Amino acid sequence: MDKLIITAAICGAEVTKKENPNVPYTAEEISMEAKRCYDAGASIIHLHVRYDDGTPTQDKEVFKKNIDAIKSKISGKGPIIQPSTGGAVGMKWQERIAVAELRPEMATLDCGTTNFGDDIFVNDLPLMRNFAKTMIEYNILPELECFEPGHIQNALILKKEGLLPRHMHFDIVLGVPGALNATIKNLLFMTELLPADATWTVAGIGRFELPLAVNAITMGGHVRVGFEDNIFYSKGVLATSNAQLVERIVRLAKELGREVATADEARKILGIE
Ligand code: KMH
Ligand code: ZN
Repeated sequence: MDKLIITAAICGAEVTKKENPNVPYTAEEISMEAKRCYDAGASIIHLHVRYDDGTPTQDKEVFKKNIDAIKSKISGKGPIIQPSTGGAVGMKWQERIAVAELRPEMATLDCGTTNFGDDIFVNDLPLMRNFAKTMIEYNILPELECFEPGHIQNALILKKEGLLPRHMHFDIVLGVPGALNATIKNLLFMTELLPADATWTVAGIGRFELPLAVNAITMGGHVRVGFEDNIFYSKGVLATSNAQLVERIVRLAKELGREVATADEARKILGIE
């Protein structure tokens, strides 16, 4: 098995300080959280950004301010920074993809339309092709976000059309209200649909984050944790920091005999030069 890549999804676009006061909004707060997670063992920071009042934005300049703040706090290459191109529900595709111009090492590519709570998160094939082509242009490795089995088929269509790089890395997101629920059976089913040489991460939403993470550790998958997906450390107990969630995964991986990847080891596993 490859070493374990831990992704920290530190603020998302939907969760607020009202739900957990430790959710970071400002560049200072986000960069501190990113550093804490990196120090704890996360090798990828999945990044959404906010205006200082917490409103989600895909403004390229706000991304740049946050990425610069993260880099200024960490010496060396630091974690792989993976901006979201999903943004928040309802954002226009042009604003969602603008961050690609900053040439991050990775970015998300959402692989299909899905119910998202009361809303619809729109990702049709023309949008996906457009995002995939932009990521080729800027040499960005896409993380293929799949909320439903059909999303994996959409990713395979892009692959067939030559719009994805050689290495395919998936994020299986389970438990979004309205999308596929977060059972171990569904995780198994989803991973069985993936090409044999692909790598995958699981992001379980809410209380499903932990059990799905433990299964991914034993299955050879990778793990995403963080406030974007889950604000609790245990039932009724808010997490004090994203790093607390990362630290628990590091401890569990050790107990289960799976080594944790450094950021450079993660780059090798994912084929990022
Ligand atoms: N905020 C969700 C609507 C991604 O980062 O690519 C979309 C999302 C996926 O978070
Ligand atoms: Zn996201």
